[in-house]
Amino acid sequence: MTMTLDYNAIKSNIIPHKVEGTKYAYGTAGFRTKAELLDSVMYKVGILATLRSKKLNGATIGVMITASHNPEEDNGVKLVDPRGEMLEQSWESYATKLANANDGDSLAEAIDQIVTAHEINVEARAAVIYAYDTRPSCPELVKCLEQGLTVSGAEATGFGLKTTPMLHYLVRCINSAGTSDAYGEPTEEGYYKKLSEAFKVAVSGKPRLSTLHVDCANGVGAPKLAEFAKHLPEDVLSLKIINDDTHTQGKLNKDCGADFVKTRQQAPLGSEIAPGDRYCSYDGDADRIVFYYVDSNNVFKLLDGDKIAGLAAMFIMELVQDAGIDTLKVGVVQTAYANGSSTNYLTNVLKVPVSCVPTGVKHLHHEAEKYDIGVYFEANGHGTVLFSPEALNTIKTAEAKTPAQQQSIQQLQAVTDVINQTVGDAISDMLLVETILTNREWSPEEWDQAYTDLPNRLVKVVVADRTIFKTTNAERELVEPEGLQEKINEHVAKYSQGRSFVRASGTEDAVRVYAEAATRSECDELAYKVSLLVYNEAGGVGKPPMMP
Ligand code: NG1
Ligand code: ZN
Repeated sequence: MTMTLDYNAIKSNIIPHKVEGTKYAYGTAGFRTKAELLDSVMYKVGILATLRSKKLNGATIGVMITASHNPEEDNGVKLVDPRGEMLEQSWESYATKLANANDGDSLAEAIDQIVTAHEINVEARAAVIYAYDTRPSCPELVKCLEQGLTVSGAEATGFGLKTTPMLHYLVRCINSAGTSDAYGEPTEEGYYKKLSEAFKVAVSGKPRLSTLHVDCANGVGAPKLAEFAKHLPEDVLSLKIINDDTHTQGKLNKDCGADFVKTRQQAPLGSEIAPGDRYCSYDGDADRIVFYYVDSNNVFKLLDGDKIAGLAAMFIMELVQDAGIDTLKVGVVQTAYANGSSTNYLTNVLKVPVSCVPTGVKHLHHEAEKYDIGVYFEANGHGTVLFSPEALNTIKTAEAKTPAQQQSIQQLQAVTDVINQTVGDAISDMLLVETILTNREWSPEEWDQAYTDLPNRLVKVVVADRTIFKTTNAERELVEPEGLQEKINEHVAKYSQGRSFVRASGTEDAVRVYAEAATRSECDELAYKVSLLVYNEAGGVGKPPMMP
């Protein structure tokens, strides 16, 4: 097979844009739009993955076809770097450039620019693996991707239907195989084995919890969780899967899944939740998870990404202490969307350092890498825990002075294997939460007692041009439009425990307004006032916002 870039083949096989004039952008979550507009993009992404691999001396690059929690008619694609992390940010603009090249010559020119800028040896080997979720549009898009991989000469391996975090796991395993930090066996089976074995150790000797109900959003999480469950006997983990219909058209993410539950603050369609039940919801590609229950008065209670971060930080800090290795420093990373009560709990109760970074997993991930043990979660349930290589080594080589210390060390070790350290992972995060609840013998109510969320609201305002919104201070303050932040501050000052910020969405054509305050009515009023301000002062389009 030829390894070099065959420009003629690349040019003559180009898949043209279906709709002339479409502008594509590689955003926070890769390319994401209506599936029918993505065939040409897939072809280019195949070529880009090849170039990225060549640049990194043949390290394996991953490509995942999914649109996560978006509606079924959408699709998307993103690249995974060799350690299983998101594509390096500086390459996002290349992705955008390639995607928008709509004829052979401009495509070849865009490729040349990358090759020159990075002194890429076009003769070098390239290896790419890819996978996709249950969306009906995937098979067609996979073909377009394969075409791009073929013309650019990659050694390509299709892994079929996978959750997003499984693909990240596979990339890391392949690239670390045979090294001192080999991550695991690069197969789906290897993933199940690693997580299930670690979970068994992490909960050993403790009574099993009641059944956990899992809403899989009618997405890829459903078949994969069912497969995973075969690796754990019922007396270790009892699961009941709901919303597992991946075949009926229109059901994916429809009135169910993590995003629905988080934004609507209600249980998904298909659940029969009653006091005493423990539920969680995945999103469509199983990289997000939120938990919930109803209290004795049948009031719905959400345990979101902030609650998971608090639980994980608390547990890991205690384990590190009990294991006698509290030289390891734990930190938590959040975004401005974290509930103020959670930040307060982490800072003042757990006394753990907290950093706030801009929205998007890549920002959280990089900040978390600065700690020995970095816990990061978005409020929407996407997150994980990162252990630095030194921390892993300290845990591995720790010598216990007492049997109790020995047990804590062993448990910490198991926890590092339960956690998918490449990216947020609903199955893995679910096991982490179950590990902690099992060890504490806690119900969701007991977990929820750590702190009470401040009432909050997230509103979308459509404006003529959202790019005029420029922020600073991890997106918590506006620099432009000039003067708007001062006006927001004036409103915020009128509400007890009020907080509000405004930023342009990275995935939708809208501006997001977040507000929280001491009471529901104050919060709603603040959200309304700030939304109206944005609408009036920054080119609102359509109907003005209304008081909820
Ligand atoms: P945008 O559209 O930039 O707010 C949303 C989520 C992010 C992240 C990305 C990627 C909120 C408020 N925003 O980003 O947290 O998950 O999508 O999917 O939840
Ligand atoms: Zn997702």
